[in-house]
Amino acid sequence: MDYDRIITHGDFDGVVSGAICSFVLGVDTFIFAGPGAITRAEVSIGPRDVVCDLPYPLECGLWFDHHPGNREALALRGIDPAGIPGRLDGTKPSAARVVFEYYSERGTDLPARFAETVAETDTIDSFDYRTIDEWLRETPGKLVDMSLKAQFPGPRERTKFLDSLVRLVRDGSLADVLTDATVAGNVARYRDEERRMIEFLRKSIAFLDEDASHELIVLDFTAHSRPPRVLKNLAYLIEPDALAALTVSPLFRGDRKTTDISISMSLSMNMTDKPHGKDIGEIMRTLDIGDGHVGAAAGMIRCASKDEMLRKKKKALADIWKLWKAAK
Ligand SMILES: [Mn+2]
Repeated sequence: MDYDRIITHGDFDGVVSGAICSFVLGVDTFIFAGPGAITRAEVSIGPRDVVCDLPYPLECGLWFDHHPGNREALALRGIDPAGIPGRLDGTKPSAARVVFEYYSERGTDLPARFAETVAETDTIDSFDYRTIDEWLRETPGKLVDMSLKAQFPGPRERTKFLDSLVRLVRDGSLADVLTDATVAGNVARYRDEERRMIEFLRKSIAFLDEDASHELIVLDFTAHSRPPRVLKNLAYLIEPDALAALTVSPLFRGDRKTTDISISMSLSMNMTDKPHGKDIGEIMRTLDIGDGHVGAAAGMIRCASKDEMLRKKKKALADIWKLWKAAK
């Protein structure tokens, strides 16, 4: 079977998955997309396309994924994943691991460098860190991931970079990739942005009055007229002992700020591999505002006015705190 294009997620896991598929299948036309674009069928995908690290589209030639939620979505559509060419394995930390195992098991001759590239992808995609030091340790994969997180002038520049990156990852080790001038330039740019984000977070971090021991970092951006670009995990650099972080952000429709808000919350690295009984997804489901996993989840609250938003936000934060403390 010949394939024409690889449609993959525009993150580190998507790049590595796409790179391995490209190596094996000899396909070098890439389309980068987010999960939403696939669910909304914004990308037309056919039987000669390979899809990685994304929900199953209406149809495709080969599909590789590791998101358990995408299996549930298939079940709702009455589709059995076993009948789809490729592999969905919800137990794997990355889609790159799924692709790597699929072709290794088939006896495909894969270059030795892919083993290390995939091991790094596992750690990065599943955020598998136990301590802040471990998270901060700069490995080649972490640096390549930084190059992706840099801000681009626009979506076209980002796509162009992703397109060159997937080829670099296919053709060399992660250390080789870092010698590329554009990659190195993006890493440097990201470092500057990160420094600014940390300064911004320093001014934004708050805790609820009830939270005397500062367990839950609260970042409330509802007063901002533009959505600030911050990676909330950076807040742990400032509050390394916190157990979780939560952001409240206004929702934007186009360029316009609405009174609707989104809440996203995740556990800190301090909680990895510890028996804590907390389930962030369960908190969102109990409040009936959203969904997610044990370690990270998000929700949305619709509000008709600013007053209602302020009231509902206060109530949601108090409820989240109660559920957080009740779980043992
Ligand atoms: Mn992934």
